[in-house]
Amino acid sequence: KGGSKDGKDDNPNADTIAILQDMCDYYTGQNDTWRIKAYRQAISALRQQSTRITTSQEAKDIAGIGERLADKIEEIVNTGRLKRLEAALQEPDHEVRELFLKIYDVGLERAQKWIQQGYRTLEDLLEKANLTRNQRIGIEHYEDLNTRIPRAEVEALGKCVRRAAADIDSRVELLIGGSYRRGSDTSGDIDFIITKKGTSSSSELTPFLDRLVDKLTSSGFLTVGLATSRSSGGSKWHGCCVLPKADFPGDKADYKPIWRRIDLLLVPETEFGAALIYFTGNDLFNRSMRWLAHKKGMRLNQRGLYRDVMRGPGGIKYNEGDLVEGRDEKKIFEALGVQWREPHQRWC
Ligand code: DCP
Ligand code: MG
Ligand code: MN
Repeated sequence: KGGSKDGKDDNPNADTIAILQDMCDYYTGQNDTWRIKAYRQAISALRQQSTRITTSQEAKDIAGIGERLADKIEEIVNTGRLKRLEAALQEPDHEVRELFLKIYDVGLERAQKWIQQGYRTLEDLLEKANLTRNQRIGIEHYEDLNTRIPRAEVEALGKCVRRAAADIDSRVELLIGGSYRRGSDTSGDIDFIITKKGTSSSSELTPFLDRLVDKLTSSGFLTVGLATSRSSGGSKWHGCCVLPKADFPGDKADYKPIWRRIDLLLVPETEFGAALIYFTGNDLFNRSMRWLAHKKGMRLNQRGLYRDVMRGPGGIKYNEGDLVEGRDEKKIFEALGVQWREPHQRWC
């Protein structure tokens, strides 16, 4: 758990980052938006340093690290611990809250309510709580779904999906986005972007998606569907999958069937670039790109970059504006006037 979310732990600041990440996880459980943001920014900034940061002053000189975080970094380096974290970890409901928050489809309010009802373990929930179908699946496969996926397995899972897709329609293109595209050593799930030349609406691809899901379900690759949506902004399918033993990349004796989260997103060619930016992330990077568009009087979403968006009081949109660019990732960067960033540089 912790520091290795986006990989590379031979980093000179790895131990500092691990503690900051624990603190960040704690604030995530508190829904403390500002602190979460500050910690995540500091963590990504620190991760990019090639030398070990030992003093508050050194830390402060790095863009993205504020004064208070800088002091905490010095405390961690000097003492090997962080007092604030230790206090946090001693709060009565802390562990239960973290346990519950890692269940699929469970947010802070839900977790808090269960704690108030006196539930302390996953068994309590299974026996006594009122669970949605997806929460039950999340609990029954808790271990699996909270284990990060090694990069080699993401690739092996990708091959299985590509193979099935090519049997259905060889002109459909599949790309793995998310943390995998950012170069991460491990991923929380596998994010597929599915597109096809000549399409201008994701609905043109839904028959393909239906067949793909059917095929992968009957082969046993997909184990369960968790959520589907068919909106104009793109159709998506969320569920779980298991790598077949035959496709296991390592020594077959080490194979264990592990449930993995998989997301499939249908995107027409006309929106491919914008969807790619969105689905590559990370989420902080997406937020900053959207904010930048907003400041320039434009709007960026997962379908495209738009200009002349008319807004009324309170920022309410009067119209969608005119499409500037949707197809091409690089052209969206250009139109926004920002320097191109490779996926592995999109931390925040
Ligand atoms: N995304 C976003 N805002 C969110 C959720 C997602 O902008 N609230 C975008 C950015 C993410 C991408 O979608 O990179 C994929 O979402 P994931 O939740 O799968 O996140 P990652 O793939 O980045 O990380 P992980 O390895 O945990 O899956
Ligand atoms: Mg992902
Ligand atoms: Mn995902």
